[in-house]
Amino acid sequence: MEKTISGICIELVRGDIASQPDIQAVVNAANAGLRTGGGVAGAIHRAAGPGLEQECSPLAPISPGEAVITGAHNLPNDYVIHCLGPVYGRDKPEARLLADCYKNALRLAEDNRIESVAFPAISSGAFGYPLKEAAEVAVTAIFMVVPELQHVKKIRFVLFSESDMDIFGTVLSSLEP
Ligand code: AR6
Repeated sequence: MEKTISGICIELVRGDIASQPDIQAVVNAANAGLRTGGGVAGAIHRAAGPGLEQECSPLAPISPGEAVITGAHNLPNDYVIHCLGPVYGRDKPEARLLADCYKNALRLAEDNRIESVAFPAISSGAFGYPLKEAAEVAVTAIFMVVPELQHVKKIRFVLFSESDMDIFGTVLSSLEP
């Protein structure tokens, strides 16, 4: 499914964030230390190789809502944008912190003249954010930033399961900018 807002294509794809070769920057659902981990962070660091942790180490720690950018090493992309999502029920206000991840990631993409960005559903795995709420925050944050974007032309959500696709699809089709 896709939707075009202010000339920017927002699309949903089922798959692995570490296998998006047609996208310039992939977003990592990072930990504060910018180390490898489970879920998205594990997939990204495994595919990128140890050079990614080496490049990340002087940039850590980051705070919930923050984003930093690195090269992509052995991933088939140009950049990785690392976002620390809020832990649901602990880092407050969680909706603002989660929205900040998307907004800060897209601002970094703009600063680096990046044309396409792929996001996972940040915070919705180990950090416990309910997927529907996380999707509403993500889509609303992206709608807010889209009118400012000059370089980014494509924003992709990469979702792990068919049920996650259904939830994001319902949210993306029901919300309006
Ligand atoms: N591609 C796309 N989506 C994925 C993938 C993948 N390869 N793997 C998992 N997901 P999570 P968080 C989905 O836990 O909640 C890590 O251990 C998953 O189903 O990766 O922000 C870090 O080290 C879920 O919907 O990120 C941190 O400590 C979503 O991606 C912590 O987890 C996010 O799941 C970050 O937790």
